[in-house]
Amino acid sequence: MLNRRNFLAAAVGVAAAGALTACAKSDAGSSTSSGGSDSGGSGGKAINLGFSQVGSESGWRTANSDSVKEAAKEAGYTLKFSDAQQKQENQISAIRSYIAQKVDVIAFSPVVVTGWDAVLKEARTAKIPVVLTDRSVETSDESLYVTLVGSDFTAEGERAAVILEKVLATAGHKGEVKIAQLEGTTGAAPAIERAKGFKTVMDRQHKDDWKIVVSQTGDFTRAGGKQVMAAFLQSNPDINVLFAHNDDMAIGAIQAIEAAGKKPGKDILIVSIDGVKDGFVAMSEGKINAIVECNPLLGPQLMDVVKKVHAGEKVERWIKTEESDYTQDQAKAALPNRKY
Ligand code: GZL
Repeated sequence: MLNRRNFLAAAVGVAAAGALTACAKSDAGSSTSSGGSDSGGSGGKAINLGFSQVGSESGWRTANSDSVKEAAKEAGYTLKFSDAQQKQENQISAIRSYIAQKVDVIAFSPVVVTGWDAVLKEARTAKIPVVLTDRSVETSDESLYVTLVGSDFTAEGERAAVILEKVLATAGHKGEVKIAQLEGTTGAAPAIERAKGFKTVMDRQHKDDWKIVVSQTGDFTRAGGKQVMAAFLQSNPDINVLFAHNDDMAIGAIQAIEAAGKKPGKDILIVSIDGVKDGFVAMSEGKINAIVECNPLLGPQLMDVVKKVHAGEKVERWIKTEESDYTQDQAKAALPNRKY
């Protein structure tokens, strides 16, 4: 396991939660769960947290949502949670509804990096602090959010290229490396930054022998990965490596590769990012060659930050998560201990 040293936020266990009152479903894609006795430091009243989630597009996202909900319950916060089904307009309207409800803190994972200044200015005017989780935004006004709790996606792209070197050596690969890239959601921070990180290492160390022959978004979904990989194999039958920005697209691509009569993990070497359980299963079956971990279990760190922000304490501008990288020989041993 290649350990990647990153900051780990000073994780202070949040106070034990009280009982959770029943969830009240207000409309499709959103829910409210009320906190218990612990006020999260606001003297009796439970912290009211509004959270807008990207959607439910991948195994990573499901694990991330579960982590946020469980940690909010543990912390005794009142959590208003909405699923935007990967639509920015749904996230913007959810944030506006949290502003109207006068929540104490707003947290969200921005589906894409641009188009947030207006609604974040409305939150600032309402004096509601905003915490980014998972993905970042592009803004000229740094005061529009307090901190980002999430991974370094550029580093993940670099790690993917570095571990591909190891995969090629282990496979005894000779000759040109013709790479197909399945990109994440167009305009999303992980898609932009993973591609950038991978290309940086490729340009620096493999200018002459690696080439990305085709690259397209599969929108982080299994269906997208399968559909786009099938098209790749039609247009570029000599592809011998797949770099997938997440496991779900890699798993979809595996179906397309097998349908084309080729062996994933052998005829086409596969490097992916996330580290969800199904990714590890595919790796243990020899169909994925290496996985760069991207940790979705951000809930406890997020609740710790929310408590500090609500109490007016200073927090780091970027709170990174600890992540590792895995090659095929480690998959079987690691699988039973995977937490997502
Ligand atoms: C990364 C996260 C990405 C995952 C995908 O932090 O934003 O979105 O890599 C998920 O699986 O859909």
